[in-house]
Amino acid sequence: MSRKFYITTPIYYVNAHPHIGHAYTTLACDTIARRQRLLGAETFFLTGTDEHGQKIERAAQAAGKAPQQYADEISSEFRELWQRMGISNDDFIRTTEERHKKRVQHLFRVIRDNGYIYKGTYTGQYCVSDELYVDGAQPGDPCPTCGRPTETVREENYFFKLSAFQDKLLELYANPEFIRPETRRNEVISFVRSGLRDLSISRSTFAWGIPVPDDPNQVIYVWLDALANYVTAIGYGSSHAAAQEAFKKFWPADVHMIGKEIVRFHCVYWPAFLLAAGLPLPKAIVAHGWLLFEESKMSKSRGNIVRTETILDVLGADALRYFLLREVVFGQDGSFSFDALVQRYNSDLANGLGNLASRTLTMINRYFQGEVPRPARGTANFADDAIAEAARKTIREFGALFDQFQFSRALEVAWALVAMVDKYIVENEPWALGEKQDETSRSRLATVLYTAAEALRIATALAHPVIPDASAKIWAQLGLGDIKKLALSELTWGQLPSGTKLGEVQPVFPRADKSAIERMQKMEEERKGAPAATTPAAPAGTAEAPTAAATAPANAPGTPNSKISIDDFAKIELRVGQVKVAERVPKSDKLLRMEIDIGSEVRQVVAGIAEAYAPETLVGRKVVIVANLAPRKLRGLESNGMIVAASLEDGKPVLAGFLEDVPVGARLK
Ligand code: ME8
Repeated sequence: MSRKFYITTPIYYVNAHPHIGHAYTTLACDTIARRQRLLGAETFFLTGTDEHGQKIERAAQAAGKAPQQYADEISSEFRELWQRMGISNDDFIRTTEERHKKRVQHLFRVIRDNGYIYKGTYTGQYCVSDELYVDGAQPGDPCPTCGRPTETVREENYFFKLSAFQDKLLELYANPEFIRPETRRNEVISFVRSGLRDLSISRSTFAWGIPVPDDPNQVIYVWLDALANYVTAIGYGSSHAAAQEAFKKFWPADVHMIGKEIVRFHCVYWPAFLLAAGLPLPKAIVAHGWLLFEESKMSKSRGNIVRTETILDVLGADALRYFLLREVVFGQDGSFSFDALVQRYNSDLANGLGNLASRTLTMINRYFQGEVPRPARGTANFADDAIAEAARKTIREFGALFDQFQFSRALEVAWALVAMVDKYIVENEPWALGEKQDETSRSRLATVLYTAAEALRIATALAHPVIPDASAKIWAQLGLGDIKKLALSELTWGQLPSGTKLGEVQPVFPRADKSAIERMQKMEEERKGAPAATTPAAPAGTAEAPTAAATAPANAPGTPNSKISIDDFAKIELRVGQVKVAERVPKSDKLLRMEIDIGSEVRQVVAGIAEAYAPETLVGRKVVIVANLAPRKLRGLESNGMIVAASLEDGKPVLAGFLEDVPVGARLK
């Protein structure tokens, strides 16, 4: 029976369009899955989308769509992008699918019947952005993960007895393979050692989720719902025999690959849920670092994302795959820049592997009529042997590094072989040998070109999981047919048959010039520019009621010489206010009427934020008010001031707030 291998990505939230941060995890998993397939393992590679919870419900509201329609649209963006990138996932799970919902309910029942769920009342702070209960926080405290203000939740919920698993979890972490890298493992150990409190695992104040079995007034906590995808997708909880078989075969997962910000959910909650359900635990949870852009984490809320499509359009998927895995030391944060991408593309792909392929194959065409020559027996010299030895060593080292998730070092090792062969070609001057007709020169030429072609074959085979497209092309040009049939575990020096007829030789990585950088930058700028231009029409916009964000900033493009003096700025009276009353304006989807205490008085303010904020979540919240704006009437109601918000890419307003406590009425200057 063949070995099995099961690998997963996180399932991505559908509140954001995919960007290269999501692509990074997905392509890393894809690369591992491809290598495992070539090594002969029966491989299952899972990805998908996380579609329930308050965050998605609010994002859908802000976009003016029903949550399911909203989720359908963004989920399909992920699927289309993965297809375009040649991601080889075996399934794509959506948490709104029936199969998932039923199986999550089954899991909930099993945990409940095993005695790990009880009913209680939760009072505390919740971060909607991270869908995280923040223990020990006070009203108004920021989320320790993302810094956004937490919201106070007071609900009757179901609780999971997380505290019962503290010792078992610590025993589990004794295995150094379970959480990688070591730094993450240490963080988790100290978090668990500091004490675990029971976890609320249901919500009752919104409906966008999977109903708790036997209590439809509650929905299952989105992280329990989401984490369960790793078992539901392969058949857990199904009554079908085939699904049960698949579950038996593939569970436990070999690798859950995640970004470092969701380590706690995967390394503490998930194993505890599994233990409570009596299920085996995953073998490894591997957390990588963040892709940074302009020095901070690439994320939708920071607005500093780079779209994958831009890179695919200009350089192709292999360039992105190679760059991210080569440039970022896996486990650590890594910066993305278009300059570095193009530089790496040119040096390693166009001038490196691509050039080695084209010069070697072109010379075989020219001097041996397109047939791989036979190396002359007994003429191999020290230089030829050194290449053969280096190739053997590369196969061993590449595999060992790759299997330890050290992609960057593995690629470095493979490309050292490419560089060595390049040097070998230069030193042996096959073009000069090709000009001579004597027997010795001919046989030397045959040996040199065979050696180069065989090293090229080995580098190409190793690189295949990382650059599947280009490597398949080089493989076909070498006359070796379909690279997918390669048995990687048997790869060794000397397997290239002499006499193999080359395929048509074509460049695989055309050199990129400076304009590639400019084109990509322009594409991204245009994308960023587009929504900003339409901001006034967005939900918070001027059409019904302004937030400060909806007004064009003074230095908006198209307004030259638009800097203002400090005196101009001083004319604007910005004050801290506290929402006392908030309610929807009848017959308006967008407007909220609020009474806001600004210290000296309580003002009525009408703002277009109803699609992003439920009125009850605003009461008690501190906000920033433009206090000296002339009053205006909206839907017959006088609005006396304007509330300040950031306007995100999709037009969604995010209210300005403070991390420290600030007194009501304080002036901002
Ligand atoms: O957390 N750099 O979904 P999410 C590197 N639905 N990786 C990044 C990244 C960046 N700048 N930005 C995103 C969720 N990622 C939950 C997961 S799993 C049961 C539920 C990648 O859409 C990285 O893998 O916020 C990170 O963990 C994931 O996307 C977060 O995706």
